[in-house]
Amino acid sequence: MPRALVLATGNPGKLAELLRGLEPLSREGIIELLTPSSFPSVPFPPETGSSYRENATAKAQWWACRTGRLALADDSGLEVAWLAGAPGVHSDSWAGPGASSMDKNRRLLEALHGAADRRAVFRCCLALAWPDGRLCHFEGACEGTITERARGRNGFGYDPLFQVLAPGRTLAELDPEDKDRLSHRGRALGALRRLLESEPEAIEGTRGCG
Ligand code: ITT
Repeated sequence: MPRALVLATGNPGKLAELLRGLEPLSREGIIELLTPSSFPSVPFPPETGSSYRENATAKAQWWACRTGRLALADDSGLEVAWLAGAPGVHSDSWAGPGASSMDKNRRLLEALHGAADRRAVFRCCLALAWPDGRLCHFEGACEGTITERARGRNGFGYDPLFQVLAPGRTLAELDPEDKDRLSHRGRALGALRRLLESEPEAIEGTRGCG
């Protein structure tokens, strides 16, 4: 019987990427993927941490405790050099409560109006939490620049404004598979996948991660 894993996110864009990234493990029978919609009585947790790792840990532990299953949470953000690393861990909320992706992107373009330096990095921390309290983390980063205008229709969030260094295209201009290969989340998922493919027993928490 594969071990059930709850993908603990309320962000549909992230959820799609987590499902894509872990589908090979599900196909190999290592895990069974569940989403929050299987647990309608579990509310989403507040986010109060001051680092990606702290927030990812809190979200994963919240879902592991309340569902009794293994839970994977993602905390991520965009760090912009000209803004001294902002919005960073506040990437979701910095344009105010209820702001849409379009509002957030507009605010980012305004903040960078006339900026001499448009370098930025996306960071992702994944936390895997067991109901018995065991925990491990996987991290990924993706370097790029913030464009002068939105380009592309794929992905979500800041993707239309984030141009990846190597292909010179925004994440929203890439096919999903190419975003997965290059992105902060894709890299963190790659580390998790490699661990579980090489040591499937790590899912039981006995070895291989800490
Ligand atoms: P959960 O906490 O429920 O997972 P969230 O959207 O609140 O969803 P975060 O607190 O980690 O997640 O917020 C990170 C924000 O950073 C997210 O809402 C996006 O605006 C942005 N972001 C993160 N990863 C991104 C990506 O791959 N592409 C574009 N924007 C991204």
